[in-house]
Amino acid sequence: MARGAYEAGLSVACAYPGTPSTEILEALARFPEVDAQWSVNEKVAFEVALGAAIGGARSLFACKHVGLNVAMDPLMTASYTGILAGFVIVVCDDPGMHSSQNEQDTRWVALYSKLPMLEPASPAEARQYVQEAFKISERYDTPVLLRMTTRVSHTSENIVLQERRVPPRPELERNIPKYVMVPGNAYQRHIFVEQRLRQLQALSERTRFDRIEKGDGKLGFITAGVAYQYLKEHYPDASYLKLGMIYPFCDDKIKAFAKTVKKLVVVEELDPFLEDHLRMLGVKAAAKDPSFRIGELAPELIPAVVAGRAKQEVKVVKRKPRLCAECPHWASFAALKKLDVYVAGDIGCYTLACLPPMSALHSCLCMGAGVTFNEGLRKGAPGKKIVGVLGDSTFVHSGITGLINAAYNKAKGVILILDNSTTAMTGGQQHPATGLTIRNEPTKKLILEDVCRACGVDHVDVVDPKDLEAFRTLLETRVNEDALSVIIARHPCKLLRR
Ligand SMILES: Cc1ncc(C[n+]2csc(CCOP(=O)(O)OP(=O)(O)O)c2C)c(N)n1
Ligand code: SF4
Repeated sequence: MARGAYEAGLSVACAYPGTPSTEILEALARFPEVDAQWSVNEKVAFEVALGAAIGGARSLFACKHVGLNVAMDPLMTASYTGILAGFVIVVCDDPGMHSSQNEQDTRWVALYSKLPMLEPASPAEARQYVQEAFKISERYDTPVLLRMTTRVSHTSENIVLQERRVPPRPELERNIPKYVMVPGNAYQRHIFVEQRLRQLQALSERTRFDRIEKGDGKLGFITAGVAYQYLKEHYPDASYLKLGMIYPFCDDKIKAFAKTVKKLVVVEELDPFLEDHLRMLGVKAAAKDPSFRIGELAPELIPAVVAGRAKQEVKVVKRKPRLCAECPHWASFAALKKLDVYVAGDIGCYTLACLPPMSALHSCLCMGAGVTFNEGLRKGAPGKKIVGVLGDSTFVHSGITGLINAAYNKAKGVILILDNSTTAMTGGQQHPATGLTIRNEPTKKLILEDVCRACGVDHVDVVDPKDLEAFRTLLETRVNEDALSVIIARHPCKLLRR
């Protein structure tokens, strides 16, 4: 994906890390010609990259599926403004939730935002599709969604490299009706969006990224992404309509293909996105049992999927995830457990403290909720001892606004920031409080204690959690006070040097 974007003349790339999308920006940061950044969160990343595209530079934003939720506000209106230079949104879904708090099928976002979506089924296609995505973006004045899933993101293939070609930069234009989305202008742009959708429908009918493979005519599949690869292993002689352009739907192509096969089966991971559309079109096709809407498809599941049988859960002994042996989070949670407090948790390595034997983290919803849940839970359960816990990267991502809210609305309690000087959960990326950029260059460093004081917190303390006695005493003191406090538990992640 990164290579393809680079070859297409990509100039600006922004992201916040998230499995399985993180490596795209890490790879792009190796190209000196690309202005690559870790942004503080996905909304910010989206807006900086879109701004660059509206300014005239081919730009890319990458995130995991839940990251796109954070960027949904700018995304929905970016569909109206359109772009000047090409703008590509890469979103990586995680079927099976290998490293995610939920299992979303981002194909619906294309439908909802009326944006075109491409879905590569291999690394070679990822490279090819992203190049085409820039062209579609500029030709149709639209952001383009590129959807990947874990098994396509985390796989490898030999590809032939091409030269980088940078198209001439268009001049920044002052086009108020197009870029100022006040109601009157937005109404006109919505008319444009509907017209564009019809043009994209026509493109979908003729795009070379949908492939028809003629088989013996007995069995035919409509499929896309990694499901196509799995099917080919089991049914090499069948007919295929392999979709590369997921949205808008290519209705004529689907209907024509359906007529060429005796039995038609739609095979897709997660939601019945294609299945429902085929039903709406009146195209008769077999589809998977609803039990397969949960979790990944896998090569060995394909015969049951095609036969319409229900999913048989296979009992396997799973290796449980665990904090590293010398992780500083152990010390923090040992102290929390001793105090027997309800821990409003968040997302990071420390979420693993919910598992036995620790079992010391009691809620985890989304990034930033460690702070806001502290406030909300206290309203719901007055008098209970509650501590909000989140990591340094998560605090910068979306904890700061919650902390301002808590101070402004006179909330009380302790917010514990586990500052291990990295974004450990996703493999150790930099963020503003590490003082280093994506290329490990020194930059302005965000001082967390100054930020917390500026938010209006009553007490801000910095302590090393491995200094067990001092940490435990401080925690106990703050928990028993009627104040809003932040304790920054600072100790580097053990894997940082590696
Ligand atoms: C909206 C969203 N974006 C990205 C992620 C992926 N992710 C999970 S936790 C996390 C940050 C972890 O860093 P930190 O809070 O510092 O905790 P650590 O893992 O270092 O202990 C990220 C980027 C996510 N789950 N949700
Ligand atoms: S990677 Fe770092 S923060 Fe995560 S469990 Fe290991 S030591 Fe702890």
